[in-house]
Amino acid sequence: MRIDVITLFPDFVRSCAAVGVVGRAQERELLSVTAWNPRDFATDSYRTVDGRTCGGGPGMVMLIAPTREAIVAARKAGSGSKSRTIYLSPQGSRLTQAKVAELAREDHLILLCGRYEGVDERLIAAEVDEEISIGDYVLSGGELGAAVLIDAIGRLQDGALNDAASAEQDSFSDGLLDCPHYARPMVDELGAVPDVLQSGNHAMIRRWRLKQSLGRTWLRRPDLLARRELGSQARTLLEEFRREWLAARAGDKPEA
Ligand code: 4FV
Repeated sequence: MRIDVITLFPDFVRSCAAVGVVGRAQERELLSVTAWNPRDFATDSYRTVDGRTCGGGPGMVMLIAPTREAIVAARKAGSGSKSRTIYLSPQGSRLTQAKVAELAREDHLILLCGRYEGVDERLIAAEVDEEISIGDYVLSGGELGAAVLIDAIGRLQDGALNDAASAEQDSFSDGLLDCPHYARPMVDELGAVPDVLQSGNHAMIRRWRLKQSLGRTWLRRPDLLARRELGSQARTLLEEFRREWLAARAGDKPEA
């Protein structure tokens, strides 16, 4: 997969994509991340990339010409593979794991990062296929959104994760929050690792993990549960979790 990023801060984006799983995915040539700076396409001696916002008021806006030249250059560099251009902005659709999985199947993505008040609307209308937001808050630039997208997509590239299974067990991969995770020591002053995880009984371990995922989703993100149909086993496990949680809260001894 090829990802081109249009940004006034190319070093920031390159450094984010050079570490960890994404950095390794690049080394394994599963993914390439290239940054293009509109300033390199500005034609005036000051290499201007922004202008006053029309209609007055505070703030500057990224100019059409240098930004568009950078997008066109990135498209050309993609040597004809169909590209999808995404503008990171608070006006976009909220990023979800489902959207990440969809984008991870693309050949060529171009990520447009705004700065100042954003990018001239005419350029968005002409060159952007989709606007995506990483959350309902305002950042000083789209680069962090691009870095989030690159990381979430990069780790889903086949061969990026040493153990592909871990992507399947991700939070949200099945629309639920993840179960708790533990490592040695089995007993610590902070407590012991749950017995079932030391049992070696993989069916019971899978059951416990699903029960914990369902329970934590019910407690912390009931909106996610409302979005999905639970199978009979899941309903039984959630009922069991709820009963035990309510009992524990009422101070009753947990059932044997
Ligand atoms: C943002 C977000 C975001 C808005 C103006 C950049 C800033 C500035 N991007 N999800 N939330 N962008 O706040 O993606 O140009």
